[in-house]
Amino acid sequence: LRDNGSWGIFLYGFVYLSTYCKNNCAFCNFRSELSDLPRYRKSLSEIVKASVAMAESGVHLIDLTMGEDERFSGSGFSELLEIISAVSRATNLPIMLSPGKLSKSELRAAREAGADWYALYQETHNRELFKLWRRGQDFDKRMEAKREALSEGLLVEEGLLLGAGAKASDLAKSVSLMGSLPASQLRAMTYVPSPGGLKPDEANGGIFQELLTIAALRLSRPDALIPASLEVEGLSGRAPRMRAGANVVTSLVPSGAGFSGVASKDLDIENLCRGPERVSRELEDLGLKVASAADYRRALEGFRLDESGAFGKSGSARESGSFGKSGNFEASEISVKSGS
Ligand code: SAM
Ligand code: MD0
Repeated sequence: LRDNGSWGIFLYGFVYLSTYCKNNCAFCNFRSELSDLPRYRKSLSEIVKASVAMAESGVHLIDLTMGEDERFSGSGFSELLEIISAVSRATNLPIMLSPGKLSKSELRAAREAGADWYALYQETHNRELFKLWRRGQDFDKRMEAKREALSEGLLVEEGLLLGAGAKASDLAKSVSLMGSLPASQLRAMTYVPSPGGLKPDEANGGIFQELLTIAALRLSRPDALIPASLEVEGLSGRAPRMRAGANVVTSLVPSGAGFSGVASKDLDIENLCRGPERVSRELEDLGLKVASAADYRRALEGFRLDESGAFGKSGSARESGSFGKSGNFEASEISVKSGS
């Protein structure tokens, strides 16, 4: 069990503000081909209210997540900036933005509006799987957006989707690559089957594979934030993930406000099991303490120092890693020997 030294565990409040999306990711419950699906787009006041409620009950960060909603593209992007700055002002908490791929100028504006993190998960570093999962999207441009986010002063989270067809060798390659990337938070999350979407692949170990991947990420990156998501198995899934090496609990969702999860639309939401009070109590039962808001801010300052200028600390295993420009990503990949 890892408690971030003297800090304690960090808790992330999750606000899925719009489930409209132009993308057609094969794993996602809100992919565009589901044209009859009921969707929502929360108003600014609903978003601020939910964020403040979570801030008051003790989360350390608000994760503003959305589908790639065309309402916020082009001139509509200013509406998203308004949401970021309103949530930042009202909660005084760090903000993670998970909006899909943004341009460099949008990333700069998001940082200026108050975003601290840019979450953009590749899901896999196997280009063939990427093509099957993130249908019609560009692998290199997605990697490049993370590099641009870093250059605009945002911290970056990279992530893997497990149980959807990635083999052990794909995961070994990704873990190896992620060990050297200038990403401060690293995620491994099991696919929760979406009706009519990708077929789940349990042959490679199911949840156990997620635990192994979390442990491998932890061993290769002792410094990183690694989440235990409540989306996959609800509150009961937190203990094995914390034991594997996670140090953040993500996807705390307010009850009673009609907000959805991403992978599991409603698991443990309305029974209050994804509320900060309940999650904190359960962590304490595991002998873990929850960090203070000031500790989380200090941790972020440390990550900013690590990622500023050259990517990675000099002398660390991460010197070689970079999200790469389109075209040179392969060159920065670390080769995986067969059988390793
Ligand atoms: N739309 C943005 C994007 O694509 O980057 C941000 C939201 S997206 C829904 C956030 C992440 O949730 C995805 O990158 C994927 O890793 C995860 N996810 C989505 N559906 C999932 C599912 N059914 N099971 C597990 N993870 C899922
Ligand atoms: C989670 N539902 O942490 C959230 C989501 C997006 N930045 C995170 C996948 O599980």
